[in-house]
Amino acid sequence: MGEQYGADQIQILEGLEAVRKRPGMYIGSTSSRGLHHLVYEIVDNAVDEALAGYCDSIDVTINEDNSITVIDDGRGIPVDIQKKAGLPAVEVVFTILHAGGKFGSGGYKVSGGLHGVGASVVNALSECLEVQVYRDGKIYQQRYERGKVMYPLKVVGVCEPHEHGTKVTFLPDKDIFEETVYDYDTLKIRLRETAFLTKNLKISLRDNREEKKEKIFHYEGGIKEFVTYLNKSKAPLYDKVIYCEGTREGVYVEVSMQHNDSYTENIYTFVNNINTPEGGTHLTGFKNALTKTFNDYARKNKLLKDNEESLSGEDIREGLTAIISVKIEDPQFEGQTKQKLGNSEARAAVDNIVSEQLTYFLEQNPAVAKSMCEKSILAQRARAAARKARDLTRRKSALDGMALPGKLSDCSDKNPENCEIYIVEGDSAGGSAKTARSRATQAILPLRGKILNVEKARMDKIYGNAEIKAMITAFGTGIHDDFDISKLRYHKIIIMTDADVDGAHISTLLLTFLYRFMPELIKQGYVYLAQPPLFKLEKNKKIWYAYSDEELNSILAEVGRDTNNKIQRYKGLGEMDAEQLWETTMDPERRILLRVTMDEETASEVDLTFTTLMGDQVEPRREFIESNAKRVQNLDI
Ligand code: 28G
Repeated sequence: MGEQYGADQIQILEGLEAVRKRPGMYIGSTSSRGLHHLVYEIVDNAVDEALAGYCDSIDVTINEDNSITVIDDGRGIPVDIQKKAGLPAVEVVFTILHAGGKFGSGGYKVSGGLHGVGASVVNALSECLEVQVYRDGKIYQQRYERGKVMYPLKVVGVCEPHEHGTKVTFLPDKDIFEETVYDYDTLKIRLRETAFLTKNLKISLRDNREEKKEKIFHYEGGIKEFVTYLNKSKAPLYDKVIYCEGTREGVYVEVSMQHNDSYTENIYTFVNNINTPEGGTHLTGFKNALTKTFNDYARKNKLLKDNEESLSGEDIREGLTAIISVKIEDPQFEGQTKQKLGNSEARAAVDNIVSEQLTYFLEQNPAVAKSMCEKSILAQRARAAARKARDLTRRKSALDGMALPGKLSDCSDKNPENCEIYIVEGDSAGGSAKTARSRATQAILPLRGKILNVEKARMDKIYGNAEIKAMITAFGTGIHDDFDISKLRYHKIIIMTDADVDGAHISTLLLTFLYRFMPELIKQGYVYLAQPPLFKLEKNKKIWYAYSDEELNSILAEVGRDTNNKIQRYKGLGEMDAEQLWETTMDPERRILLRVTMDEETASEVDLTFTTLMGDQVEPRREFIESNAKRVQNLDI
């Protein structure tokens, strides 16, 4: 990155009109997601400047009108005339598609949003965008509207000779985006992640709308602190976070990891700060190195006896939280969604660096090595027991010809597309639901009592649990290696619980199970939450139902607030008779269903949500619930 490169390195490809015609091609979608991508594209350019070593601080502001301002203290985008285009470089950056140094040839772009297309796309999709460059004692400015230049780049003032940086303000185009209101929490999660991945970079986020808020993310430890953050609601197995860093064959590698006492494996991988949910060569290199290094160490130090079986990778990774971050000049993405790293040099680089540095770490920290080994051996035994339990269930179901659970009242239609299954808490609510349902397409599975918390149980116990077995057989998909989504018997899995704290808790337990064991069901949008009403209002023989306090108030405002109203507050599903349950919660024509979704780009946050809600530690949970009350209520994971 030390190479000099001039303005003519920029490739001029197509006009911004193409972007406005087919915005989805460039930013994925014009939904809320695309709206937020605009911010990431601009911030990523500033992050590149930080990675190049010239920028320490990035400030992001949501302005009152939902426009966004980003300021960095980098060198400032060059303003000299670029030969090829005959325009100032900054104008090229904002008006010519695919502008920016080319990848792989001493180029500039290292980080990058989902599509890595940059500033010109944001400009094309903004009602207006204004850029200011602080450089050489002058402040330069240019304004664009829907990508069109409003005036040539001009000097609008002077600054201190040592001041430098770039400031960009843009207002997303309401003609393009379905949603134009920014969500503070969405930006917060992503910017925090970016700060973790770029150690020493300070990123601030400020909300200047009604509810003023501000956050500063600045992590000297980078991904080391990321692991501490992810493990904050779990009990770490040892104090240290293991950290490996180095460069091989042009691949810069950083890995941090720490075990906790849970049973889940949590590894997040990044390439040039972009999340790679499907992993790839960097992940493979890491797994190889960890398994081999750890077994070698355990044998050499007699933690594993000669006659004992080697530990499997899975056993060693039980309860492991890890971040793998590589920076590479020419990343190749593979797989259906292009989210899987393909470069083979990344595999070798990660494998090498982790093997070497982890060997050293284990030798220096025998107590840590010992506790890791003890946990892995327990995992190995539990896995053997689980295999037995699973084989047993498999064999049993083969014998009864895959008998459906006795408690299930199945629907008669056999086409999964038409079918729904209601998972209902408690037998009495299950009874009403059974009477209320539309037999042809709605199946009812009542669950009794407390649902097992899968965050706190090992496999063998989970497979032995009656409620969980009932769900698995009813869905028809199997789990883990046997999981086959084409065998799903219902295209809507609807969780129906009381509209109170206990109900929310049970919903969360069920979602945790689905998220850990059948994440595809959530990813593909098959999971829903029923929304029973909170209030019933009766007046002059007419009935209204309200699903929130606000709705109750607006109904009251309409019908009048007098003593003749008999407002009833529903405490549970059980207080409704079958007819009421049908009218309010189950009738496809009238009910409200919340589809459960998850944003894979911030998967680490989803995991944290579940472990915080379901884990042992009370303090982080209370903090979380207090600060996310709205999110938890919507269960928008
Ligand atoms: C505030 C919001 C977003 C940026 C820079 C700095 C340079 C740069 C950006 O160059 C490639 C190379 C020259 C045109 C590079 C400055 C070298 C020397 C830069 C940002 C294309 C882009 N001096 N800071 N781009 N150039 N910050 N923040 O976008 O020919 S983008």
